[in-house]
Amino acid sequence: MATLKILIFPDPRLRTIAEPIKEVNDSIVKLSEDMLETMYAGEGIGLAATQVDVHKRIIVVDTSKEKNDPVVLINPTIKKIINSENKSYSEGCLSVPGIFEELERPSAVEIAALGLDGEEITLIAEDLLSVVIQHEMDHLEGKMMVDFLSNLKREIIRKKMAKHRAAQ
Ligand code: K1U
Ligand code: ZN
Repeated sequence: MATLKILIFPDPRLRTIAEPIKEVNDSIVKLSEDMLETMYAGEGIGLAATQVDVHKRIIVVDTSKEKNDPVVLINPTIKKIINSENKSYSEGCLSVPGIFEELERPSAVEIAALGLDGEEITLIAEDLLSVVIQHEMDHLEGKMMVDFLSNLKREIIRKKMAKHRAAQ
C-alpha cells in the first residue's frame, strides 16, 4: 500500500469531473487500498479519487470511531433523498487543511454504487455518513465545500492555503 499526495485548494485539478469506472479490476482494488491508507494517514473520514489526482468515480469513507469500518463506493449515485430536511454539520476537507465550515445538506440519502467485488450496493446513509458521502461525491463533480461559501470567505481561505503551501 502507498500514501498518495493530496491536492490542495485551489489546485485546478480538483475541478476535474471524474470518469465512470468501466471494470472493477486489480488496479481499482489497489487504488482503493492506497486511498484508504491516505485517508487514515491524514486522519480523515473520507476521500475522493479526485483529491489524489485520479479522475475516476471512486470514494472511500470510514466514520467509525475505531477506524475499522472502511467503505469503498464505485460509481456512486444518490438514488433518493430520504430526509430532505437539511442538517448543519461542521465540514472539513483534506484538500483544505485546517478549515472547518458549517454547511447544510440533506440528513439521509439512499446511495447506489458498486462494491469492490463489482456487485451493486444500496446504502441508506444518515447523519455524518450522509454528509461525508455527499461531500466526497461533490469532489467527483469537481465541486468543493469552499464553493458553498461567500466570495470573501473563499478568498481568505485561498490566501491561507497559499501560506500553507509555502510552509510545506
Ligand atoms: O477531504 C475530504 O473530503 C475528507 C473530509 C470528509 C468530511 C469530514 C467532515 C464532514 C464532511 C466531510 C475529512 O475527513 S476532513 C478531516 C477531519 O478533520 C474530520 C475528521 C473527523 C470528523 C470530522 C472531520
Ligand atoms: Zn473534501
